[in-house]
Amino acid sequence: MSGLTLVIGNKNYSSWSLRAWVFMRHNEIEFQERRVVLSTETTARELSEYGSDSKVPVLMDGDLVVWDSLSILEYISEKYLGSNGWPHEADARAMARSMSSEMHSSFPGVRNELPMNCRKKFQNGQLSPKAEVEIERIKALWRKCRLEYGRDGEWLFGRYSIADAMFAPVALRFAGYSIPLDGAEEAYVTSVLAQPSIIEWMEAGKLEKEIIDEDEVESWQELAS
Ligand SMILES: N[C@@H](CCC(=O)N[C@@H](CS)C(=O)NCC(=O)O)C(=O)O
Repeated sequence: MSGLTLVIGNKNYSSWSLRAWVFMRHNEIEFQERRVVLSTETTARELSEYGSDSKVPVLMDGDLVVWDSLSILEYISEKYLGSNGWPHEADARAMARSMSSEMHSSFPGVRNELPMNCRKKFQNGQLSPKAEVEIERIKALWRKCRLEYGRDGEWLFGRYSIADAMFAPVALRFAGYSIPLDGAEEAYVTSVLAQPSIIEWMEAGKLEKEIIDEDEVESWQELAS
């Protein structure tokens, strides 16, 4: 029996939680799941008990507490996957690390204007120029990965890696907000949407009832799902 517990937020909205959860599920790592509903009066108190940054995700491995999505992915890779979470070749690994770090620290336009929402599908929204530039940047990164490093499989670097976990919520956002895609990036989003762990996460998200107003967009046209 594994001693791993992953603390996550609402599956419908919590894109950072999704990264750790999907990566562990995809790699068949057993863990207990603890869900803390975000944006309630008790959220801060509930999250403060882990001694982390009071955000999700948080991973507990026995007495060890690991927080922050990228750190959790790195820890799982090192401790449970023989460091196979990154591509094996140094240049591919450098690219995977660079773009995962960029995802972790950047793209505020995409994060703010296209909040992850597994329950809904939209079209015809107005994006800021900043978000448009970020979307083009992400598409270019995906295309480069698929063309230069993706020959051994359907994922960014062929074999599934930490980079795929980091960008999974963006793929869901592009699909959920009907962002025009073609070629390699469209095929990549199709792969993400067909991933069993993503399907499982999204189905659970759709069953959740909580509404977080700040993560609901108003100016987009909602499609029947
Ligand atoms: N840098 C953090 C970001 C985590 C984060 O912002 N999580 C949000 C939910 S997706 C959260 O816990 N919000 C709760 C709060 O701010 O009270 C990571 O990568 O894990």
